[in-house]
Amino acid sequence: MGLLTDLRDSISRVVDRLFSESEPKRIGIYGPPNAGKTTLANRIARDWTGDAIGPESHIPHETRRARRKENVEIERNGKKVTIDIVDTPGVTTKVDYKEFLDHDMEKEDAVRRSREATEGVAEAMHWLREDVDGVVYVLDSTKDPISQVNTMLIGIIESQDLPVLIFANKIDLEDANVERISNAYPQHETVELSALEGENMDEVYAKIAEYFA
Ligand SMILES: Nc1nc2c(ncn2[C@@H]2O[C@H](COP(=O)(O)OP(=O)(O)OP(=O)(O)O)[C@@H](O)[C@H]2O)c(=O)[nH]1
Ligand SMILES: [Mg+2]
Repeated sequence: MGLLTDLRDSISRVVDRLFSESEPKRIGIYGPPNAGKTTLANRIARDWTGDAIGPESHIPHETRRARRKENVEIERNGKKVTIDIVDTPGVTTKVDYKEFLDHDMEKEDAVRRSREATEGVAEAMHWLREDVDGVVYVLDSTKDPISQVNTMLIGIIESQDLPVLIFANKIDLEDANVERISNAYPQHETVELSALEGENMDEVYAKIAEYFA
């Protein structure tokens, strides 16, 4: 009797899983260097899985290879989505090693960092063409939105018809101006947040569950 009940329970668990779980959606976090992509990816990963993705830094191009966190389950307002988060290197139009010399870096290290960053940018573009189901574009709300965006990257995103959310980050800073961002990209929804302080994360998760389910 007990054995039969156990067996019936295990079968019903397997059937439940087969019908309720779909493949994780792969969500790429894109945006310029220093916008807070890794800070956001780490916060999402910590909130839902308990561990982080990678190091954050005030020096641009800290992330130079795409990093992935798989099977992050996010649930909000009765909507549940399982995502693989891909934190990508910041994408600019050019990577100049002289930029790093301002951060007290030896020339040799700066040149290596910029070479790695350029490769990472190419890798981020490659991911986008092959392997991403949705895009989170992180911008720094204290900066001019147009000059932060790489037109080639936006072009690829729009040609693929992927779901896109724009995250206006760093709203904890006094100079933040979210409207400037939402006005610049009216075709996409803009969600404001502070990845560092964890401000407005409820809405962030609600939108992720809504857009990428
Ligand atoms: N004030 C404030 N600072 C933030 C916020 N999010 C990130 N930062 C800071 O911005 C800097 C860059 O953050 P990262 O998460 O490393 O930025 P990134 O976009 O991953 O940068 P790359 O990997 O270089 O492309 C760090 O000093 C963070 O602490 C935020 O919401 N508010
Ligand atoms: Mg990073």
